[in-house]
Amino acid sequence: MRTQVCIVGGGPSGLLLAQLLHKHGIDTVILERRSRAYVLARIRAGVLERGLVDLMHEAGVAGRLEREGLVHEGAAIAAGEALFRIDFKALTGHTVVVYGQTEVTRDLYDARDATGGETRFEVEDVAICDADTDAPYVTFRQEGTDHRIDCDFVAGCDGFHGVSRQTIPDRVRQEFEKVYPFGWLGVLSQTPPVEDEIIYARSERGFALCSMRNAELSRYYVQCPLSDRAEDWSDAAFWDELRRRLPARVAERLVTGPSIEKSIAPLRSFVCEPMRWGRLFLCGDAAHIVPPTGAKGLNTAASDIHYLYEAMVRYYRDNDREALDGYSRRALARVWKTQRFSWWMTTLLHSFPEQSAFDLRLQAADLAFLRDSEAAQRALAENYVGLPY
Ligand code: FAS
Ligand code: PHB
Repeated sequence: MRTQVCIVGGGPSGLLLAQLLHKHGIDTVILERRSRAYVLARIRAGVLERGLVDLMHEAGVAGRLEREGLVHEGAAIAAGEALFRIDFKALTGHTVVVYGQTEVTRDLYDARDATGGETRFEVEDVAICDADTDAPYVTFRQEGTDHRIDCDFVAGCDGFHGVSRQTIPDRVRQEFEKVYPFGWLGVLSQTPPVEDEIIYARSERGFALCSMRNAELSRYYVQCPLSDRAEDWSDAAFWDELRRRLPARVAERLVTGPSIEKSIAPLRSFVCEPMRWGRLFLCGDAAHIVPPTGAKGLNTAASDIHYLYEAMVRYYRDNDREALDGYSRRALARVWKTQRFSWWMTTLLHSFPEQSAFDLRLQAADLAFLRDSEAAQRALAENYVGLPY
């Protein structure tokens, strides 16, 4: 088999890259470890920055997003009983769109089907070979048969636990990591959202988040110990804990119902440098992870894809390697800004086990400054709607 770009990973990064390259006549093959149904069953991100919305339009897959996505002009921050709003639109002129990553992935798979592009599911033992030569290739097994794909480039879009990042030799690769001493217990429920905008809540009992997917589908999170298991939390216990972490006037409006999905995600900050080795290019979670507090995971994958797809088009159209050579530096410059923002939002809003009384006063002062300062709110809003690509 031969293709121009072999994409390892059929999540949003790999699918969006494939669709954008297809728009420019560049051939791809996607290798996905799981089944399509498994990938589409994942409940993850919910907020799309303007950059990702623009890329979905550029890829020709924004129809449903336009019809069903919820445009949000702001979000609320709750601190104990206090509640204040960050007006993204007034402060930046931009908004975000609430539209589940699951739907983004579904739209991209439907578009992939329409292009007739090759996607191999349930592949095993993927190995990226000779990435540091001009003739890379990828081997994999599927249904007991060994395969090889010769290609011009490999895009490592296989997430944090994939093989791509490990293909970069230890002597070349530098990894930066911060692991947080808590996780997020997330619940999806067929209930009307408690508020029509997202609420980030800081309470003495820990962080909580009120989000949604549409007017009848709500997404809630509470910070929880890493030792917890989702099956240890009854729905009643979750709703009770969520209410305790929200201002009373919000909690009393909460409509509860059976959870249709319940899971715990650990929180970490992680960056791999460089994001390129020879003809292998890392994108999305394969290269970096953020705590979801700033809603930057999927959105930073999108800016990687923007940089890489543009560079690949310039290579094939103009035989220009400059953008490919600059990909890692350019992507990392924005990755670290989203790392900073995600870390800042997480430290602002979560309870940390080792916090001293002094730390708690600093956190309260940080929230009060954010409440009272337009400059501070503008800084948050600029990061939340998405820094320029
Ligand atoms: P993904 O991990 O989505 O996709 C990688 C794909 O590669 C997967 O389909 C995987 O099966 C496949 N793969 C792995 N190894 C392979 C191999 N060896 N061969 C072939 N395929 C392989 N971000 C937010 O912005 N907000 C959130 O609320 C949020 N919540 C999250 C909750 C969880 C539990 C997780 C894990 C992440 C969350 N994220 C969130 C981040 C998430 O949205 C990612 O940023 C997003 O999925 C990145 O997309 P990809 O880079 O495509 O990686
Ligand atoms: C979500 O809706 O899943 C969501 C929203 C905002 C975040 C994280 C997750 O910061």
